[in-house]
Amino acid sequence: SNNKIQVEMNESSGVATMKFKSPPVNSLSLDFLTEFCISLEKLENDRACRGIVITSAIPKIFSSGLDITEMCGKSTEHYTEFWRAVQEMWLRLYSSNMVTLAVINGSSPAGGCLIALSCDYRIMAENPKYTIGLNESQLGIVAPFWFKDTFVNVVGQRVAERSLQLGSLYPAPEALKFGIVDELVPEEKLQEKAAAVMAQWLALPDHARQITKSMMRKTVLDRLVAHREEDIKNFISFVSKESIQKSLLMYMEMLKKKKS
Ligand code: CO8
Repeated sequence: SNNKIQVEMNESSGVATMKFKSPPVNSLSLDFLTEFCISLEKLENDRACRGIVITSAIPKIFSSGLDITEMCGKSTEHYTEFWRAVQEMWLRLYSSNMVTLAVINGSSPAGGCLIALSCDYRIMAENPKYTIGLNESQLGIVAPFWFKDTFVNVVGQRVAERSLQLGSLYPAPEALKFGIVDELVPEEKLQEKAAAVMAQWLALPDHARQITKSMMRKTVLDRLVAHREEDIKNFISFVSKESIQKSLLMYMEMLKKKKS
């Protein structure tokens, strides 16, 4: 189905907005990831599009990260297809020639945080109830090396190591303090701020900015490209472990119990 992400192109500014709209929590299912990659590729190939704003149409949630049900009780073929789609999403976004701006208008754990970290700049709503971080270790799973690399490139080795070991989810003010996001803005000012930030980044000549971006990110991108199949094998053998399946199912149970 072609309706989990709303894309709007503003022809006069050359800026597109991608709004995640996959209720209840914008989890990154195989369908979602496929649609994300197709939308991104279309914009990448549109000469009129120079920047994208990535945000959510669902109140209080940017994205809940990878769809855990895609990692539970599925076949090896399914895990392969799913993980390839996760890789593809990151490779395309992290290497995008466009200016990419994350407007984080809600919570953004794990894979949601990865999307934000892969952008050029992050603005988050100034609401301590919204949290962001790579919390994988809290689920008993391990953030892949390229999640880690992306995180290190944003916050540096020390903050990344501590945050990854503890699986920390930071309330917006702490996320700002540790450099996970660049700015906090009151929620009602997010759009206005996004337009101003985008204008600042688009004021530069594209070619110089693009080459600089590529120079900063190439090592980390090349590492996954070179080890892509190995990374898929690792994911499959990890996720197929009985102990990991147990951890994921317990985590899903915990999410359900927390509600009642
Ligand atoms: N995947 C699948 N379903 C989910 C997910 C998810 N990531 N997150 C929430 N849901 C489901 C809930 O189970 C619930 O289902 P139901 O209605 O059937 O009970 C429904 O969505 C709504 O969730 P909540 O009631 O919890 O909604 P809230 O608004 O209270 O909270 C949150 C929203 C904050 C997003 C909360 O749901 C949450 O914390 N979710 C879990 C987020 C998370 O930890 N994600 C990590 C995913 S793992 C990942 O992204 C990277 C893994 C890479 C390594 C892989 C190696 C093996």
